[in-house]
Amino acid sequence: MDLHKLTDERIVFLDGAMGTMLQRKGLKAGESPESWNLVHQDKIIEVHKEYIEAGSDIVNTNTFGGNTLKLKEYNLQDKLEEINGKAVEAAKKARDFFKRDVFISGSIGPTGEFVKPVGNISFDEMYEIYYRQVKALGNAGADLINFETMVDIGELRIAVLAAKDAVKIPIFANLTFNEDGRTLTGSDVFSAFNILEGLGVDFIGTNCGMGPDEMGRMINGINQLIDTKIVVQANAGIPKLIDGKTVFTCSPHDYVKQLEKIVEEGVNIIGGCCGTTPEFIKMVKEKFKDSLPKKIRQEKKSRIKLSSTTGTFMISRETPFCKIGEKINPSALKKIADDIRLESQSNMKETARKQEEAGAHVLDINLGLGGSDETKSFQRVIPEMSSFTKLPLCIDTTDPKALEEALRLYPGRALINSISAEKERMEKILPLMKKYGAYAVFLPLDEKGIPETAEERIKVIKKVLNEAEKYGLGKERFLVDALVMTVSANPKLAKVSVETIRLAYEELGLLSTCGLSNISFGLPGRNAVNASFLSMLMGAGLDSAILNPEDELLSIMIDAGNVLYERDIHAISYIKKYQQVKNFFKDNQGAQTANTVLQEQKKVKNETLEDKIYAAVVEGSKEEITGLLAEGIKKYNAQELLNRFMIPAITYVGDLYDKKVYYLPQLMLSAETMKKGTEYLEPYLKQETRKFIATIIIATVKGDIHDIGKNIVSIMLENNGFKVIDLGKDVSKEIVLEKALEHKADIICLSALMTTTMVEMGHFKEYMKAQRKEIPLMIGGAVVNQDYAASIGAYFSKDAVEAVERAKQIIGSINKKG
Ligand code: B12
Repeated sequence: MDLHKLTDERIVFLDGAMGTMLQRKGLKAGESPESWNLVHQDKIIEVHKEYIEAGSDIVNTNTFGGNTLKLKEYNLQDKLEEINGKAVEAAKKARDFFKRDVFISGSIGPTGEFVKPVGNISFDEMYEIYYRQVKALGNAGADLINFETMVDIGELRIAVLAAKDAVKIPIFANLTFNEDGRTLTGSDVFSAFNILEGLGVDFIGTNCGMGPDEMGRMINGINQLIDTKIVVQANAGIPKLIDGKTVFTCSPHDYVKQLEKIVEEGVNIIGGCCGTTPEFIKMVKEKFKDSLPKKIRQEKKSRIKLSSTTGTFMISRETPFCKIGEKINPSALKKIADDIRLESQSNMKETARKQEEAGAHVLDINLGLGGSDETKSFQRVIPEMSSFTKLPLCIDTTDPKALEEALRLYPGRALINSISAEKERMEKILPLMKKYGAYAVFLPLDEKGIPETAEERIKVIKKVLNEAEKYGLGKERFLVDALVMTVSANPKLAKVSVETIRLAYEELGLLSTCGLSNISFGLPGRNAVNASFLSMLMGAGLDSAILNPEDELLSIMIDAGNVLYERDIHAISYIKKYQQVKNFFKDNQGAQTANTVLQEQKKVKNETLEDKIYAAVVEGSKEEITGLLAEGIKKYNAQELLNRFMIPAITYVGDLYDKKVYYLPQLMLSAETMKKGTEYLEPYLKQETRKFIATIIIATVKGDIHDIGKNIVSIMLENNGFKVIDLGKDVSKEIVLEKALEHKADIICLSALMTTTMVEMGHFKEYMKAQRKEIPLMIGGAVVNQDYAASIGAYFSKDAVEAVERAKQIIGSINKKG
């Protein structure tokens, strides 16, 4: 039976802890668990049998510490092959007792050492250690390799590379995360999983360290980002130290309950780790045997996920424009050339730091200097640089040997700069992309040179995509380069670059990049040309560029471009960064200082439910408002919720807008929250139905789209016995009168929130007069006051409660007259 096929059909069940079981069977503290494969194989077989009986489809061999370094602690390193072989044999013997498919998983734990530069073990030594154990397990007949409890992605990555070379069976790669969601060496879940997905492991997962509850929270949302199938092996809760002993406090029943969230999220394989026993596995299987496994997304959207060991930057149409820092390059900076010559990295590190501070998302590393050995330079720089910067790296070289060395040593998921459609280059680089999970910048040129039209460039791109497919590499692995040529040398090609970017996305769904500064070569005022061209390219959809992130003009343009091209929705990042700046090119005066913004933010508390309702409106948390009001309505009536918390909050939003602390996007989010909240409260406001009093037509005047206040007035009137016909917002005087006549309205109510639109109320009054109609008019809205109302011959009310009273009075006086 094929494991992949089985995991497509149903959730598959691993076993639970081996250590816990061996301790129960007499393993003493300080004794090598793996030595039992030789001296107590019968006990190992018993454990496997218990798990298979409980329902495990996969059992882990007793080889967690079966690597050279761990066995050395017991002077058993020379027996490595025998120990791993006997362990597989034990699992096979156990399997033979049952008449069903059981997979034997070669369990491998960490070495306990770190790779250079953090530790003392070289890449090659680490590779050898894992290669030897994987080979031993593979030769003995393991059906898969399961790396477990790994705490360093760098080490796990080497282990996976070794395993892929040693055997051709499925590989599981499991990391252990701390409660802060990071591994011991600082990798977050997404970056670590992304790196492993790049290497093509069959199942990615997490084991040990925490119980299912905490694990569920940690992997929440991971399936939106990772396609690879998921495996989870949680502990029986977080262990507690009781009377000097480690105790797992989670019962099998609670364990199963806590797993529900994880299964809902979508997993393919579930097992247990420390503290779990066959009893746990039995209950887990019973509960989830009919649950649906995670399905792999078929439609693959273009998104490039570049990871360092501690962070990821995703390039896509929806995410901010990606700035690839260009300055670690000997032809860009003389001091980088000095570093390469002197085998130093001090200038490189300083340049990396400055680019990072200036907002670069990825760092391009080019170490090509005539007379120097590029491969050796990468060997020195990559391990150090990858632990120095949290930004993912772009390996920039024309030398395939140097490229392979850089990719092999880089513990993250890199971008290659670059590949083209030249046959030799494709043959060398595509396999490297596949093996190391890398993405590549693709130059649309081939042996014939650079095509002069966008259409021809697209043809060249298609050629590479076809070739890439043979290696199982999809279009989502490429970033098309706009091939920016010097405009002063060839005036036609700037437009071709723009068009290539547009067509590459429209026709092929490819994301794009470019080396920008080439465009202005030989011209004065180069940064103006660069900036202008960048804007054209962004308009055509450009997703990233290799540029100088310290160039302020480009940075401002990119930040603004993110807003204009839907890469920074509601301009949230833009406003955060620039709210203290009034005019980039003139002065910074009269601007709101960052301090005032901070002071204002402090005014909004978030402690009590009342605070939270207020804060939800101020902060525009439209997803939260209904939940909060549902709580609020247990304590207050709807009218109170509106008057005491929500209306003051939206009024405060108006103040913030006035003070230029808030801008339109935030105003709109708050308004939408207010609207959603009012809609939620509407049925409560309408609960009491009263005797019909009169018919009212209500609208916000022409040119004005503010309707929150008007809606409240409308609800309140309805609640008090009026039949209300609400015409909505931005309504012309002609429509208002026409509808009022049609419905035989007794009163017409108009709302306006702006001084510019308030005058429409006067216009309406005159229009009515001109049409020889006389229906009582009541007006309101923040800008309207008693004086203005009197000047046009209308009634006024300052708020919704007063509006009801006034309406009753108007009807009363009509009736008296009548
Ligand atoms: C929310 C809001 C918006 C939302 C509106 C969403 C919506 N669906 O309503 C959005 C973001 C879309 C918006 C857009 C704009 N807004 Co605006 N907006 C506001 C804000 C912050 C709150 C208004 C509100 O809802 N208040 C809460 C409600 C409950 O109060 P109310 O409307 O006053 O209603 C009460 C009473 O007045 C009365 N009442 C209301 N109507 C009626 C009718 C009758 C008959 C009666 C009797 C009583 C009555 O009863 C209500 C309940 O007690 C105000 C600032 C403020 N503090 O007022 C600015 C404000 C009104 N907006 C303003 C501006 C300038 C704009 C924009 C032009 C912004 C821009 N630069 O593009 C656009 C206008 C577009 C247009 N053509 O209309 C200005 C108006 C300035 C002026 N004096 O002219 C204000 C004052 C902000 C400011 N200080 O600059 N805005």
